[in-house]
Order: sequence, then structure tokens, then C-alpha cells
Amino acid sequence: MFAVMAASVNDPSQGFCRDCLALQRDSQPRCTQCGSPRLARHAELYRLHLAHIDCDAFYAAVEKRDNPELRDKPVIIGGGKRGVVSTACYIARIKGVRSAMPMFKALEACPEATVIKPDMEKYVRVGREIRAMMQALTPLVEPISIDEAFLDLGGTERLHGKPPALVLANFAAAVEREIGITVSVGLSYCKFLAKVASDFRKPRGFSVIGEAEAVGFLAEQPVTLIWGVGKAFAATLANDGIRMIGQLQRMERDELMRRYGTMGNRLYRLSRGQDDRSVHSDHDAKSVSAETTFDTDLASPADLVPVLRALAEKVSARLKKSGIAGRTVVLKLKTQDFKIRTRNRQLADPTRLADRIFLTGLQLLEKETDGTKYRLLGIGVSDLSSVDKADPPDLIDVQARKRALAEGAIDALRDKFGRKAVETGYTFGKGHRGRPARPDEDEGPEVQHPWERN
Ligand code: TTP
Ligand code: MG
Ligand code: MG
Repeated sequence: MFAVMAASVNDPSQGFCRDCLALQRDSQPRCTQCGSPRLARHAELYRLHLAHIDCDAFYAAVEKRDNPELRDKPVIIGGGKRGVVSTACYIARIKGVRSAMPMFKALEACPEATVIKPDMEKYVRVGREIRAMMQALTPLVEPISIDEAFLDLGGTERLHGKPPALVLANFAAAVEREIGITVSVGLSYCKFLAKVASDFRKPRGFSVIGEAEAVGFLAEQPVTLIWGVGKAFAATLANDGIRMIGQLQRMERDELMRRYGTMGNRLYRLSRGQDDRSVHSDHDAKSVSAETTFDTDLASPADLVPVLRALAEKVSARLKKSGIAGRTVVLKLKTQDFKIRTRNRQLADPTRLADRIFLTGLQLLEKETDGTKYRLLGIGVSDLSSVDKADPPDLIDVQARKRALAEGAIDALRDKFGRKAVETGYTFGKGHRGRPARPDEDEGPEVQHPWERN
């Protein structure tokens, strides 16, 4: 049924109504069914499935919901006269009130505002309710903060009987109805642009950035739109005469990397709308992993093993930094035709050692190197625990003990002289072959403890 529906409406001049969800069969400015002007139309509307959803003026919206008298008044949420603004409703924003502004300044700009102290417990509760609604749409929900998340709705058409765009519009309406606050939706083909899109027409926004328009759209935007370009870095770029993303698009990767190091690589890729980070669900957040997508598909152990080693080191570094260890090693492979293979092995004790993670991963990988070409390789650990039970001195495997000691020594050297100072046999000199295609953007989820999430 969906195929017929999509075929008939998959046209840039058509689309659907965001209020009543009726499909539009012509290019009228208002819904042919309910008269609403809130129509979603886009050439790629029915193809895209990566979304970012963010609540509008979240704390303020919750307070307005709970006190309807405030509905049409300026509301500021924040901590007392000497505090700062957590957020302000959109009415107060018209007057110039912004998050993180000192409260006295905010009240200078908008003296008539009602100021409310934050009720975190309530906001966390509402945030959880919204997250539960998201999780009913897809298992691939990656919360980013109390009021926002990425969702990957790929492959859910059958389940919902409609394409992701319609599911999202329906979701936004359901949040308004059931929770009593509004959200903005960004729909695109990658995380970077989905997030940009959700911020584009707030509040109650629904913005689509398709692949075809990405480069042209980005060209016109300031560099600050790029993740990781904060005030300080924007000032560095401005010093070099770079203010717009279009300028970055005209620069070579080598030049950007020479000037700005690994950040240069990010500038190169994101300015061109290249971002293949996938959405990691809450379940993954209970693991620590690293993965990379190759520029060309790889099949041979000679190519895959050094990548595995480098990723195992990365996972180990994160575990050590966070003071945790994992007991199950998980190998992830994506084949040329996008099929995902995951293989697990449980260890006798939790580990945080690169060597153990690597060697276990290697055993799992050996069985999978049968000539199949892979486009992605990842390694991680789950069953996380604190380090006290991790890597006990191993009486039987004296070699393992030696390796643990050697790794401790390597870590100490790296602490002193930097990561690059000490390369191991597996990674040394292999950089040109099996190295991750994007060494600084191949990260799986950062370590996330379930209790850190709201
Ligand atoms: P945001 O989503 O950044 O902001 P918002 O929801 O208030 O407004 P927008 O419509 O632009 O998304 O942050 C979510 C909540 O986090 C926000 O309601 C309050 C809190 N917060 C702070 O406490 N301090 C801050 O500096 C920011 C940015 C947010
Ligand atoms: Mg928000
Ligand atoms: Mg937010």
C-alpha cells in the first residue's frame, strides 16, 4: 500500500499536511483537506529517514503547559536574580533573552517576564515520556540531551505503514496532544544536517535537507554551523579570512589538515555534507565501541587486522579514561551490500586492555575473513563494570600478564609523550593501507553511562 502511496506523492510539488497528514495532490499553498498552511514538500521527502528532534524552549514549554495563564506571556526559566537564564520562551526571545545570559541582563531586556526556578525533576520526567514515545517509533533512538535525540527510521515503513517523514509529523502532533509541548523536526540523510534542519525553523518546525541540495545549502551558511566550531575556533578561521562554509568547500583536504590538524578533516567533510556517523541506540550506550567505514571495501586479513588493532586501542583508551571495563567483546562488520554481522565473545573477566580486546576480536574476525568484502569494521566491549575486577593477574597465561604489564608501560609513555610516540607492531607503518579512512570521525558512541542520561 505504501509503495502505491509513495509513488503517487513522491513529487517535489506535492507532499502532505503536517496537521491532518492528508496527502497533497497538487501544489496549493494550503491543505486541500483541512486548510492548514503547514505543508511538507520536498523532492526527497519519502526517501530520507534520519531525523533529529528537539523540543522547543523545553523548560519554559513545560512550565507553560502546567500554568496556562502564562501561555501568551514572556517566561524565563533560571536561577534567581544573580543566576543565569536556562531558557526563555519564544515570546521572551523576541525581546532578546537567550540561554546562558545573566538574569539581570535578561530582565533588562524583558522586565515584564515571569521568572521561574527550574524544576529539574519535572523536566527529566517529561523528557523521559517523550523519549518513550520516540522509542515506540524505532529502536534506533540516540538521546543527545534532556530534550533531543537522533532517530533512524530506516526500514520502519512496513511497521508504520507510512514513510519516515509522515511518521515524524505524526509524532510531533502526538507530542503536542499527549505531552502538551511542541517539538521541531529535522529530516536529512546524515546526523549533521538532521540537527541543522531541526534548528532551522523553530518552533514547531519541520525541515528537510536533502542530499541534492546539501552542498549548495551549506555554501551559504556561516562556519559556526559546523559541529565543533565554537567561538574560539570561529575566530581562528575568521583570522584566516574564512567565514562561510562555501569557502571551506573550495579548499583541499590537505590544506585544511595542514592548517587545522584533525579538525581540518572534519571541516573538509562536513562542509561538503559528508557525515556517515550512524545512530546508536540507548542499548549501545551500555557499551564502548569504535568503528570505521573504509574508503574502499576490504576483504583481506592483511588490510583488516591493522584497523582492528587501531580500533581496539581506541576502545581501550576510552575505557581507561572512564575507569571502566567490559566483559564481552563485540565485533561488528558491515558487508559490501550493507548487511551487518555482529559476533560476541564473553571473557572470563572484564578487560580494558587493548591487547585482550584486539586478540579476542581477532579470533572473531578470523572466522569472517572468507573473501567477503567489508565496508565497515567495528570493535567494542559491553557488560561494562568498574575496573576493580578487570584484568586480574593471569596465572595460567603468563604471556597475557606480560602483555598487560607492557601495555601499562606503553600507556605511561603515551601519557608522557603523546599517543603517536608509541606505536605497536600491529599499527606501525600500516597507515597507508588499512588505516581507518577518517581517523578522527570513526568514533562509535562516546562512553555513556546510563545514569548520565536523562
Ligand atoms: P535547548 O534545546 O538548547 O534549548 P530550548 O529547548 O530551551 O530551546 P530551543 O527551542 O532553541 O531548542 O536546551 C534544552 C533545555 O536545556 C532548555 O530548555 C534549558 C536547558 N539549557 C540550560 O539550562 N542552559 C543552556 O545554556 C541551554 C542552551 C539549555
Ligand atoms: Mg530544545
Ligand atoms: Mg536541545
